[in-house]
Amino acid sequence: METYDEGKPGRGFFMLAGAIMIIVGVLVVAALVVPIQPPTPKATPKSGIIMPSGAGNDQLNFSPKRAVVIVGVNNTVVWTNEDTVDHTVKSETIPSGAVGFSSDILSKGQTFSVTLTVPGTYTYECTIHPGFMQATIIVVGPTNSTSMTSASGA
Ligand SMILES: [Cu+2]
Repeated sequence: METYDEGKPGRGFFMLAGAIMIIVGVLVVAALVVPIQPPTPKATPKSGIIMPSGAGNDQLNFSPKRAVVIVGVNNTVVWTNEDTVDHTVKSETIPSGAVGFSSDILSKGQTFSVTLTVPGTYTYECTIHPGFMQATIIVVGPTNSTSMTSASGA
């Protein structure tokens, strides 16, 4: 019972080789794909502020014009220019100990982000439309969220 076919010695080999190549290919693809997605550190939720279409006319402004963010919760603020006109974001008044911020000129679709860690009131404006394209961010400290637990009842 000789089943080995001397006439076509390569067929089984090539089928096996093909299967191995497919497996290797899958492993290579997996090896390439997996490292591209590193373990995601806990994403910091962001707060979005937009410069809507028409911003810079004195009717329109940053939106929202007054934002409240909480340190450790959503204190990374991302501005997006959705207007066809260029705008900027530049801090005017900031809390003591805070660091000011100033964006480059933002064309349509461009963003600028700042993480605000010092609680207090920040005002900022667009330097291209100063005096009226202004807005405010209130940063609330992280301890405020637990202050209710300190009530002693004495
Ligand atoms: Cu502007």
